[in-house]
Amino acid sequence: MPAYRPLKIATSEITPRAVYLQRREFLAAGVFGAMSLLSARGAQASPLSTVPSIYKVDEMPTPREDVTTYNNFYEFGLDKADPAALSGAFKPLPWAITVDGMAGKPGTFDVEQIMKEFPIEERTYRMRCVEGWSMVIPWNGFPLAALLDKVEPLGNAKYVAFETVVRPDEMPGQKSVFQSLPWPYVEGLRLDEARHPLTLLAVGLYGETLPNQNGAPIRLVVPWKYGFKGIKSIVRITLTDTQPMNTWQVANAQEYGFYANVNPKVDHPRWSQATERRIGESGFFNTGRHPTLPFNGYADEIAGLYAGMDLRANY
Ligand SMILES: Nc1nc2c(c(=O)[nH]1)N[C@H]1C(S)=C(S)[C@@H](COP(=O)(O)O)O[C@H]1N2
Ligand SMILES: [Mo]
Repeated sequence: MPAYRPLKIATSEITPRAVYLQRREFLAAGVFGAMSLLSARGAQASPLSTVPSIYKVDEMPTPREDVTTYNNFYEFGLDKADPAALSGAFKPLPWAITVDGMAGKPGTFDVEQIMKEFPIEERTYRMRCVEGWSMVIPWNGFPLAALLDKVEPLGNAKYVAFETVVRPDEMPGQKSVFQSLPWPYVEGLRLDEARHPLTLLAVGLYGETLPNQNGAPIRLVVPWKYGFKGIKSIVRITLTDTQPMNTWQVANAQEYGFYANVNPKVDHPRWSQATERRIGESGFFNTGRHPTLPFNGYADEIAGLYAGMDLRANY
């Protein structure tokens, strides 16, 4: 995506795509056949029982195939195909998530337990990456507010900080020779943004548990913000009184800010944000180009959050 270039990549460490595809075929044919076929097809996903939701955009969902093979998840590599191809060894369960900081009842929770505790909703949201592409994704999850309520945020908490797991042995992009970003990947929201009913902790998509490449077992979805705010494979959520840094801001503060609200009028320093390319739509008669909408089309819902703020300065 970014001007922030991977600094320390030894080319010898990068498996050329043709080689790992071959390797996968070889594995699929061999002793580990069943196992690698499962992970390659994401068949480790199990069905979720869900309740309907009012949050559904009236647009064609992006095919599951595209949602699960065109990914940004730098822990598994820089290429859009890397997360699907290189996350087979990642173990999303069992999974503990700690919610701590300025909370009356901080705690560490088992994700499978939490999934039983909160009703899992189906929510079809637009997703707009800061790079200029977009999807429409049917997520399954529950409002982040539900989990925050559980730990009882204290009155002085103003922000929420998030952290992705660090497991270099399972995440090839985190190996130091392959380092592209500082780990762990971190993100942050204002507490009122975090508590907004649209803000989702997703545990599935298309009615099944999340594939590893999409942030298994639990990831954030903030549909009116650029995709990088949607931190994946979360292990820690911390209530704080200080505005947290986020990874892309650390990497390049000129280009990426804390708010990262989708805004067709504020261009990225290196490209326009006026339009976007809808993944899975482009063909001979359709360029897949859509106008980018203010707040990604969610302006009515979140109108109150930024009253009186300069959204150019707070990019
Ligand atoms: N931990 C972590 N979370 C991440 C990223 C990442 O590299 N690491 N990439 C972000 C970016 S740039 C986008 S666009 C979305 C992509 O989510 P998807 O692959 O499920 O569509 O994940 C976000 N969450
Ligand atoms: Mo992104």
